[in-house]
Amino acid sequence: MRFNQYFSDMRAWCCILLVLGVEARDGGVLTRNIDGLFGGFREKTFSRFSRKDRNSRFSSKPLGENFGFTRNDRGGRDSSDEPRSGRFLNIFNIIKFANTGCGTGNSSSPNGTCYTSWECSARGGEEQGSCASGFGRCCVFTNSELRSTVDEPVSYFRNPGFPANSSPEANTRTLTVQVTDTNVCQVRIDFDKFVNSPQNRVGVCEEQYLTIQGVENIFCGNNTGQHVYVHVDSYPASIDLEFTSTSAMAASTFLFSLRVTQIDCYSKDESMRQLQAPKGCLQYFTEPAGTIQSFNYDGMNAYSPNQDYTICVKKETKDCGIKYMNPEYNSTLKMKRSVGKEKVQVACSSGAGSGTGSGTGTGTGTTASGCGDTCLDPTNGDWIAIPMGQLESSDTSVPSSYRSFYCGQGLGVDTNSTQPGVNGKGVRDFSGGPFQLWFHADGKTPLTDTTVADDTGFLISYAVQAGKCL
Ligand SMILES: [Ca+2]
Repeated sequence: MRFNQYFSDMRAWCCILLVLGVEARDGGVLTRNIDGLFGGFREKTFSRFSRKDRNSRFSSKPLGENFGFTRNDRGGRDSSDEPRSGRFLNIFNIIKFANTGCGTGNSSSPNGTCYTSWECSARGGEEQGSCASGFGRCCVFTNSELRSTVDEPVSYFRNPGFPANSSPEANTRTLTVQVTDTNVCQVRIDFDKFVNSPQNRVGVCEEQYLTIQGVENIFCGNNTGQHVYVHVDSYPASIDLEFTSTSAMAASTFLFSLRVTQIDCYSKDESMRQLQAPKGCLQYFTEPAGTIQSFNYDGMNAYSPNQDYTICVKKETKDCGIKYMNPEYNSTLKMKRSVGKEKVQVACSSGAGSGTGSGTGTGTGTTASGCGDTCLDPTNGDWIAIPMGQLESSDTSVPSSYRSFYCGQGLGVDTNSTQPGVNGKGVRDFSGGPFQLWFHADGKTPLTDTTVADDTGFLISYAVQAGKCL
């Protein structure tokens, strides 16, 4: 995954400065001299960077700190050769590296922030691996208290006892994410693990749920693998993550681990910059192929009503288009899919006329892939919008192949309308615009007295096309 690769491949930049002519009289003088030099050193170093860089966080440490080095270790001479006091140390080194994300190699806490060992301990973090070419420690910050605050490039919000389930409780646990670094323009929250009580049939999260300040969606059920972005444009910013478990769920455990990454949009690291989502995107998928699904999706209960958000997929210069498809319906799991009504009145079709046999009466009776104005249903108007979407497997040269609204079970031309599990042939967007899906759900929810079939959610696979799209 490109996102994780960024961390695992990251080599926080560092530099080694040679400072000449500093007197070192005993074993402790090294640190003292560095402390005294630090202000001038930092100012001098920062002058090489842009104004924005001045707000970034850095660590500096003498080479050898935390490594058990002594003065003679570096000098390569036996201490018995000359007296300890009165000797001059002509050269020593300062390691300087950015306090940015790093990979831990630990699957349950994949990322941390690069600090010195001392800083990690002082900030209340836990060392998990090294960073900055071995000069720093990848420091993991986890928060599971009833109320906690964090301002770190990478941190976690978890249930107590993670990775184990937590015992039932009636509480709200709050993590306040503070953003003080003005280079940070977005906060990405990855649901590394999120397995909790599901929504009710009509999509309301009642028992255990997460809210994120600045995000209208409410999260419950299973959202492992999902993510959201919160865009930041004023400082200091404060984002509350609140996980509530109500007394109604006294019998239910809860489990979550949210990875909170403050994205430095001025980072010199290209991978970090590429994490930056276009403004307005609640979700941003950086891989050239993958799966997109609605929040709280379980293939059984409805999604929450009243949703409006945009899902974006990374578009690189070499990319010409994208295709959205339906993963093959899993007849074993039988997880339903529907955006709005499961069965729409008219199959999604293209070209002139109404297609074979559908001009009169009932047609096959199994049409379930909807598009176009069919989706603008006053009784249940939910849809996915692809502004320059074009029906796959149709004559793409004709204007009628363009459709912006999609609903029902499938996505695109319905060529396999046998219940359950419609597999539309998919939709392409070969326009010059950004790769975006807009999801809209109205306030109308399916009935509760039967098994829910409408509004169960979407599961879409995508593949970005590079080169010349034809
Ligand atoms: Ca609806």
